[in-house]
Amino acid sequence: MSLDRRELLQGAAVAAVSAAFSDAAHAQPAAGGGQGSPQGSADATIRIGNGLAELAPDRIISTTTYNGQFPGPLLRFRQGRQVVVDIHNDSDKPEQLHWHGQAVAVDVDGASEEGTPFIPARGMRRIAFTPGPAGLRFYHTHLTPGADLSGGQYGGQVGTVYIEPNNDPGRHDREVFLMLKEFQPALSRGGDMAMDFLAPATRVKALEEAGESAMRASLAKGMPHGFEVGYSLFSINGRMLGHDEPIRVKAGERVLFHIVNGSATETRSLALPGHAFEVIALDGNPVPTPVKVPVLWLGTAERISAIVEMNHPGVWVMGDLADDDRTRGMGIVIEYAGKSGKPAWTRPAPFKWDYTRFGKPAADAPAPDETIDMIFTKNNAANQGFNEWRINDVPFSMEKMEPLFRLRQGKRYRLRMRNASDDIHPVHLHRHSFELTRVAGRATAGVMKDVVMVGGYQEMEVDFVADNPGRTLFHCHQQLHMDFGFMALFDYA
Ligand SMILES: [Cu+2]
Repeated sequence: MSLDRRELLQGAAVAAVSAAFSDAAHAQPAAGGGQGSPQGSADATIRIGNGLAELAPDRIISTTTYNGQFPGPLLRFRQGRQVVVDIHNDSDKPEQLHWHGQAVAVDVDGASEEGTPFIPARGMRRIAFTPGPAGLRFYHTHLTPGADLSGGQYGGQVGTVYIEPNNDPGRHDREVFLMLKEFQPALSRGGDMAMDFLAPATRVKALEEAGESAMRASLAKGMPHGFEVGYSLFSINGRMLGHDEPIRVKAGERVLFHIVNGSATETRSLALPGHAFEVIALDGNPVPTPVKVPVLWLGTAERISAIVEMNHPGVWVMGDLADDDRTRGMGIVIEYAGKSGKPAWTRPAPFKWDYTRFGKPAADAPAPDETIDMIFTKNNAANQGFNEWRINDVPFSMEKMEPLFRLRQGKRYRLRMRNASDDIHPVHLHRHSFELTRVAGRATAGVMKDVVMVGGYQEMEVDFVADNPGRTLFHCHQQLHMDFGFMALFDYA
């Protein structure tokens, strides 16, 4: 929803008042605090409530935010040093705040499917945890709004976490954090998302035949294509291209960009004309082989840390390759000292995104103790016009919340994922990191992640060690897919 100036000013006044009150409330947590929580003041305080995101002077969005701002405050923690966080919920809905990419306990993780307690409406929870692993993480709401495109991650409940490593090689001059996020979602009957940027491009015939014949059968019965979500406004750090301060750089500077795809549903790309990104970490984890690339691709919830050497003076647009999305806001201006003029954009040469380029020789990956097979299928438009998603033919039931897979502590598991749909799925495992071991038929090792894009009709293998007991959620991070069945629970035996 867009607001006019007058409503904005009223909203701003309310925000100022509630900020004044929040200090008092902070000193005296009211209700719902975690049991056995440490006393004293918190290291961080998050308030969930309505706020305004001024994407541009005439594009002001009213949505649910953290601390009345979008993105939420950047939280800097230190690896291994316990923190206490107070989470106040000023909204009228119970909430979950998920610490994405961290190896925390179920009680803290922020997923009701695992058993994390809700942050009660008009209440609060105090949680304590030891941050880790080090690197770029983020936090976001973990509700399943289904058809309600004002809820869940469609809104403004997304913020960055940076966990300072105890050893930082520090081959950069400074850091810049970028949060990529769309607003004003609407349902559509067909997507225009890029699908052909992944390498290897190898598709599995059997998966393709299964997926295509299921789709043909559905359409033959007169079903429409299932709903997709599109957006009309795009932003980096909560501002549309041209409406934020430029990132001002000097020639020769090495800038470390920490980029979060905070989208509910979209894959994003990013290029800076005339410059290369040296990818040093994926999902916050240092990669074995840092490589310079001209374009970055990030599935929903993926993060990239990349150093850009500023060696091409000018005023540039760093933005998404999709012209529609970039011109509607998905970009930010890079301005060299002493340069001025209209920011320039030039389309980079075609480039494929290949996770294995950042890996090491495949022989280095240890063999798993057990392999778990998963097949992903789409039931076109089957649930009130939305696609229903299944893992091993089971759509997740929010009523039953039954674990589908059992783990034994200390064992190394391989997930062999087979995607019998034409969509890309950014699949996510909670509370654990996994190692990529095979991407579309190509063996690899050493790339540690917590989200990975599984291409249409492709296969992917990832390994993880069951080292964090408790229920563990696995799901596609594309909100529509997650909300309509694409989840499964692991539990420890
Ligand atoms: Cu998906």
